[in-house]
Amino acid sequence: MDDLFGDTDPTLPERDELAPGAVLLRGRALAAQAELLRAVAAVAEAAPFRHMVTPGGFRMSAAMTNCGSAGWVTDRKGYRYAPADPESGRPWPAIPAVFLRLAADAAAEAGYPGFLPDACLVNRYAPGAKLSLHQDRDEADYDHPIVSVSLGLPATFQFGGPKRADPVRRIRLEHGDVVAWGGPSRLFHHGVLTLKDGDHPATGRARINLTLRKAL
Ligand code: MD6
Ligand code: FE
Repeated sequence: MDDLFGDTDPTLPERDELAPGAVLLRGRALAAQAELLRAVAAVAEAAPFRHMVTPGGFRMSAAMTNCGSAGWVTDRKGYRYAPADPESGRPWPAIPAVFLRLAADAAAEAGYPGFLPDACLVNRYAPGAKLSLHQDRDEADYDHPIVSVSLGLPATFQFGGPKRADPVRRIRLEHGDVVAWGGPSRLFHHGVLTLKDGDHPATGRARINLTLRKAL
């Protein structure tokens, strides 16, 4: 029943090394998909999705919220981790246990035992939304990996290199895919191409991405 909406291509490997230290585990989140989506809804009830503004003044096309003891935020003052939701002044909701379990298990399978995240950024893409090429470098210690969980509509992930101008590889991320990413490629540039229109049985016209981090 929980695998009802599995979109994993059975001809592709279950495990794919995208770069040194970056491991794609296809379909790894499918077994927990219903619980994960209920938890996303509970987080969004406490801390609603919003479109943040970049330091340069651009409204981000992906809607975002957070859970954990810190949440990633951007505004005219810059990018940072904040202990409270700037919209409400309240602490971010706690990271749901189902997120923590999946993150720790996937990280261990990818070669990162003992991963205990303290922050989770939740991105929601409607058709037409994208995420420009970036590095994740607001965390205190790059020795920890990041675990990313994709749900709903498929996306094309761009995976580059240490320099912004490095060539990018395009990887399709499907509903239920998990990437555990650290080590030598932890600071590689990456982004998400403009989401194509579609209607997914689990999420409707949306893609949800969770990125679990050790931020503090
Ligand atoms: C996304 N993901 O898939 C955006 N960052 O919607 C990220 O930006 C990301 O997947 C760091 C590590 C893994 C990621
Ligand atoms: Fe990122």
